[in-house]
Amino acid sequence: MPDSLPPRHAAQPDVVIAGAGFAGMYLLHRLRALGLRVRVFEAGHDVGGTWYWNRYPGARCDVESMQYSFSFDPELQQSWNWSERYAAQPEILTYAQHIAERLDLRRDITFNTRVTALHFDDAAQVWHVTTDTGEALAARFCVMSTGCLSTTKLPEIPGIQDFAGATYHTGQWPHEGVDFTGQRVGVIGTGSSAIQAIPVIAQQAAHLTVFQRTPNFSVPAHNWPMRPEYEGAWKAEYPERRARAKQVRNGILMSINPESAVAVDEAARQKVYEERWQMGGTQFMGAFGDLILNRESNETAAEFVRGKIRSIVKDKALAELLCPQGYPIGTKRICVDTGYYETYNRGNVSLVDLRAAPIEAITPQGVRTTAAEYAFDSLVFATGFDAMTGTILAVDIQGRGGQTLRAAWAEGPRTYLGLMVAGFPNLFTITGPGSPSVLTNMLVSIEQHVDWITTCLATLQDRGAASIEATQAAQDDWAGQVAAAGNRTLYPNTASWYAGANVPGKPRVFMPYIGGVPAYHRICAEVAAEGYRGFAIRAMAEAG
Ligand code: N01
Repeated sequence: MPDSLPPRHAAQPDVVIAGAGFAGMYLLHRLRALGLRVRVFEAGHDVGGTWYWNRYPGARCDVESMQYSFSFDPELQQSWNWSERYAAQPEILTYAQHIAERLDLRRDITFNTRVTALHFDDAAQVWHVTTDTGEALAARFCVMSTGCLSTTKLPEIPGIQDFAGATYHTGQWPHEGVDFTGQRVGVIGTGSSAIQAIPVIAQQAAHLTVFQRTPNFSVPAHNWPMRPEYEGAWKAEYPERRARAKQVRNGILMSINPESAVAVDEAARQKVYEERWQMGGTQFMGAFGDLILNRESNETAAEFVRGKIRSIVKDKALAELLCPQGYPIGTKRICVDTGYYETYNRGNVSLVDLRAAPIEAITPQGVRTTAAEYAFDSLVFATGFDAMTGTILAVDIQGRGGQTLRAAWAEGPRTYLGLMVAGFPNLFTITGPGSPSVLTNMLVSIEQHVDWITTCLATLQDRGAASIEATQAAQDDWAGQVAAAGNRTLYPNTASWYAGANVPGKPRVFMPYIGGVPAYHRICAEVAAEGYRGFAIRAMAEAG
């Protein structure tokens, strides 16, 4: 890890940031400019967050590179050259590392260190911070920039510790890579990670067996090496295009056809879907304006994708098993693949339908379902994450009066704007539950949260204020708005990680705010302009 200057860690920083992914990195940069002393703690041994951990074969972003990049540094966005339409994980990690060097960030980041506890001291109005390396310090402000998909989740399968071969989780992939050549490999799960990894693993493995519980909808990426004219057009208009992207509900500049899918005839509908399919990527869901609102419209898109699966996968029975049924397309995160369905035409790939025969146990040799036993050399768990709240709640967070965040969120996360929680002064979350976060281009949402928090802290500095805290009334109102926005769509009824359904015992609450980037940015800006409406700001003199 190159370090240009020796660390100059403040004994008592003004701000502690947990996590040095894109959010923590940008926040560090902004807060330094305010003259604040900042300490960042990062569990990994370098920057990059998601792109540091998720090194599984085929890992790639499904937002186009020209958009999945920072906009705050005009020179950076002109000088950085992406090699593909959709960048692969190593390139995005290199980009993160480049930013760390360019902005000389690493000297304020303590790597290989997790924040384990945050306890608020009412009298002194500071947070006492503890790390897993035994450091203890105090800071006025803390920011959880720990990512939405950071705490990996293993399946609850008896015998999981007994497997004698090698096991991997896609979200904690070995840095040295894995060579599956000649191996019998089992993959459990068919979410985005699996759908990217399976085609690559299949090319190496002697035999690959995929254990599928719920088929997912996937659309092709149609990735291509970066085209100079495409890159040039973006760079020539970056400020305008970035601004236009913020006018789109998911923060990604793409055309969303405002028509209803059921307002046009079958031939016109098929033509639109085919065009979208050929474009590649998540813009498939923009084919019509009501796909996430109207079940009948949604079903036309779902059936189009099923038709594609049936046309690609030669074995008819296998194609049917791969066709998602019973939930609306897009309400589980749509997957973007390169050759996923085609992979099932290979002779060395087989699919096990866990709906027909569930897994009973993992054995020393492999996997036993109610119907058969399968022997493996390696097992890959592509079983996802304790999303949005898992990593925050893994920290022992105690706010005013010693109340724990775990208790405050016992019935699901409640926040004001996804930025703060009532009872937890001076503690911010970036892209937290209750914000658009995972439903958007994460870099757009990260930049907006970091900018908002930076302006907020600058305002507190100017006023000589000691603390800011969401009021209970504002938080309750916002929780209502988050739920109401979700309930206007088809999302909340699907068993997805958006709603906590993948973690046993986790409250079933649709966590992100689905009101869209334009509305959300406007609300946040208004709240700040109105003197931080819904927040209580306390002066220094009131402290203690
Ligand atoms: O995880 P997932 P992921 N037995 O939770 C299955 C982002 N991402 O890592 O649906 C058998 O989606 C589970 O089955 P089921 C993206 O936001 C982005 O793939 O619960 N199976 C499911 O199939 C994404 O949504 C990118 O029935 C079990 C799978 O494991 C998010 O990360 C790439 C099981 C988990 O799928 C998470 O994706 C990758 C069990 N006991 C990820 N337990 C891009 O940008 C779980 N499963 C492209």
